Amino acid sequence: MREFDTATISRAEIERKLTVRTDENTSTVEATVRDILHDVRTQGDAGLLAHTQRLHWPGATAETLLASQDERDAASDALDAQVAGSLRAAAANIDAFHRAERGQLQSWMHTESGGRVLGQLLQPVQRVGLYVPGGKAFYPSTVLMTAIPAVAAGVAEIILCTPAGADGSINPAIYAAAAPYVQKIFKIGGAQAIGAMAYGTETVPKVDVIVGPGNQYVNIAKRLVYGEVGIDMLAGPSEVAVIADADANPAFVAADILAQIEHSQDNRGFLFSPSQPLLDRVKAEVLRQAALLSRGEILAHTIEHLTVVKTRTLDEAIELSNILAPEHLELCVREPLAALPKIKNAGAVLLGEHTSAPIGDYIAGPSHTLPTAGAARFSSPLSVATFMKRTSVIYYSAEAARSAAPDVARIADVEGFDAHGAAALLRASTSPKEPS
Ligand code: HSO
Ligand code: ZN
Repeated sequence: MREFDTATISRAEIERKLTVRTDENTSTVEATVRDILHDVRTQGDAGLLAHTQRLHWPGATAETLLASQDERDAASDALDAQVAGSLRAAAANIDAFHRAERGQLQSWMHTESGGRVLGQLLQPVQRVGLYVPGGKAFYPSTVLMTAIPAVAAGVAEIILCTPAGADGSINPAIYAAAAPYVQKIFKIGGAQAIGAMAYGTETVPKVDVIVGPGNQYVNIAKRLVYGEVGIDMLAGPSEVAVIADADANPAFVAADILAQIEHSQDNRGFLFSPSQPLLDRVKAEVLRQAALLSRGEILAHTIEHLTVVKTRTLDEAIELSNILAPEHLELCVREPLAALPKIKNAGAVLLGEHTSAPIGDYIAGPSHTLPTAGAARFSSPLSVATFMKRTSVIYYSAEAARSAAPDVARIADVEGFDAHGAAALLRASTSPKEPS
């Protein structure tokens, strides 16, 4: 564990410790990703297949990249009934949350003075590509957490890419979770899947927005194709920060930290508290509970990186957390609602010691695809808004156009655009017809 006490470390030093999440140099990965994207862009299916065969599924063919309806139905039918029921319970909450959000996002039109009407038209994008990671872990929950907000937005077509195993198989729970929402499932993963959805191939349609978490290759690919398509964010390794006061339950705090740092070795956990006895108890609990868990190898690594900060006050803990801008922030304090207005940067805030981050991961309703690595300073969770775009709407009557013409012409003149000025002045010199 990395332990700090704000009484003995400078503010600049602790801020650096918190904000430099990784020392990895990504330039070689980026070069590889650029090559893969280039192959998919210039060769279509042939490039996509070559990289799929090389990296995931040696037997892949253009005909088998798209999962057949029979395969999808068989997997859905074979899913354990109780698991199916739990996925449905989660889906119902995710659906309710995002329908509520959809209700908040409305087109609007204002009639202004002088014959002008201004507004914004909100519309969903047409086709969305979901990326769901595979390989070491399977994420049917991520299918729900990305597909259902798109459905609530009114997206017409949803496709999904997820890497197949070496035998071409996909985890049946992925198929089952996707069944009600996703039109096409492609057994492709990595940067080549992102390239296929961004550029389109003979088999994979080009989408308008790509969403979903992924490894470094996937995230770098998303960053590189941004502009060709929209993306949700660069959702990297899971993170959790817990702010705990002296009364917090150390077993709960430890369990919740372990839950978010068991995904992969690059997950990061942070604990802030003004109470040294609480910190000591949580540290002991982390080690005790980790020994009972199955993902020991990953946890050994992530516990080593667990950052434990003794602060002078609870407010200082909140200040440091705001600088960290964690993906998940748990407020394990007596009055979480009193602390909430002070939270400036976090992907999701979980209030009170019973609201463990896994509740947010699986069942509460808001999408678990959240900004990581400090991106909560400037970006938001995946939601209905991710799949909506705004169009500005402007109407000027003849009278309004005439009275605006001199201002338009003067600004056009300053910029040296006489056609702009002429178009405006034409309205000023033309005798007005009846308002149209
Ligand atoms: N903690 C992950 C979401 C997840 N957890 C999926 C389990 N499955 C990112 O917030
Ligand atoms: Zn998780």
